[in-house]
Amino acid sequence: MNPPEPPLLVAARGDIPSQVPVWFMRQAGRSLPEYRALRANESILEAIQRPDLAAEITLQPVRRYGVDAAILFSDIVVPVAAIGVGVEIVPGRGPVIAEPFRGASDLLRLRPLIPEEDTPYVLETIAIAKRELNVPLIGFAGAPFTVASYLIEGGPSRTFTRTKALMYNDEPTWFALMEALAEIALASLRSQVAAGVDAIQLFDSWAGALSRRDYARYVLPASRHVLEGIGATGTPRIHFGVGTGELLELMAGAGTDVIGVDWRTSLADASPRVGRGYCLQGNLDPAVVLAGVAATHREAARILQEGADHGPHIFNLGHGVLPETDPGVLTDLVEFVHNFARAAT
Ligand code: 1CP
Repeated sequence: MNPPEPPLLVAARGDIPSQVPVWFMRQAGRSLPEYRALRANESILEAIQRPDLAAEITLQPVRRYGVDAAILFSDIVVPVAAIGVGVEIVPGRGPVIAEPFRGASDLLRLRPLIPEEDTPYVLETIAIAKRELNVPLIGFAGAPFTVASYLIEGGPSRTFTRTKALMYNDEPTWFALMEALAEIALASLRSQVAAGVDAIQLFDSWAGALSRRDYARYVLPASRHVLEGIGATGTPRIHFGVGTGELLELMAGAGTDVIGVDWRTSLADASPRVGRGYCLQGNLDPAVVLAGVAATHREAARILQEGADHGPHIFNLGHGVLPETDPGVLTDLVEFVHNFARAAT
């Protein structure tokens, strides 16, 4: 007899599993003392290039929290770093680009990604993690817009003014950049699928900075290319961004099985926007976890009810685990989510 299909994959397919699956964005790293001990003095990009270490960091949250999925320990800037764009991940800040992109001539710096040669360590990490894991492994890539925002701004940004200036002033360069980054994301995701990941998440973390109109014109076609390319493999896809309440319908239509919702939009509001055909993922405010167990239970119960009213639901935070999070509250939350599902069925 085949083992039962994991709840995360059942929900992603649009069915209702026996209990609500739960995992946390940025569950690897950040708050775990065992992660900090392992990383020690190494930079994160160095750690990602050591498959034994990266696989161990991938597994840590599964052991600690009992979550229903692992997410590959890597970063959205790994593929562009691997083809020679100078990137450093600065502690407490994020990715910083040595020479930010300014115009058409910078397109020459984006050659195609050959995953087996450029990022073999990612594929090796997947192979090692898969041998140890008894829950699905989620692979991921940064969506073209979000990766472009780092390349153009040179680092984290609040306003994305340079990115938008390029978008509005030089459409040929903008679309060529989106296309190049879409091919890089697709190549990376295809290689992760071939190496054994069970689902993928496309992170368009900063797409919420755009209006519906601009998202539809300047961003959606490139993200659709990535998502449809993976759709052809049959691997479940999750599409996520922050502050994307106004974009949910468009992001769902870009070609996904699961649509991530941040905490600003309730699942009750998200449901009619995307329709019944999609699984919803989310959406506890990561700050609620800092408020303690009682507040976490209260908010999680509301979200679980709204998720049940919609249909298929993967419980998650609305964005990543905050560094100061108490791991004990997350362990308790996983148990709470699993028990809630049992009580409801
Ligand atoms: O659970 C995990 O942590 C898995 C591994 C993972 C993932 C999925 C890391 C390791 N990064 C990411 C994705 C990622 N990286 C995203 C998309 C998800 C999201 O929105 O959170 C983004 C936007 C980045 C870029 C990035 N890398 C930032 C954000 C900066 C900004 O613009 O605000 C930061 C702080 C990093 C560093 C980083 N990447 C990963 C970790 C564990 C860290 C923390 C620093 C460290 O431990 O050194």
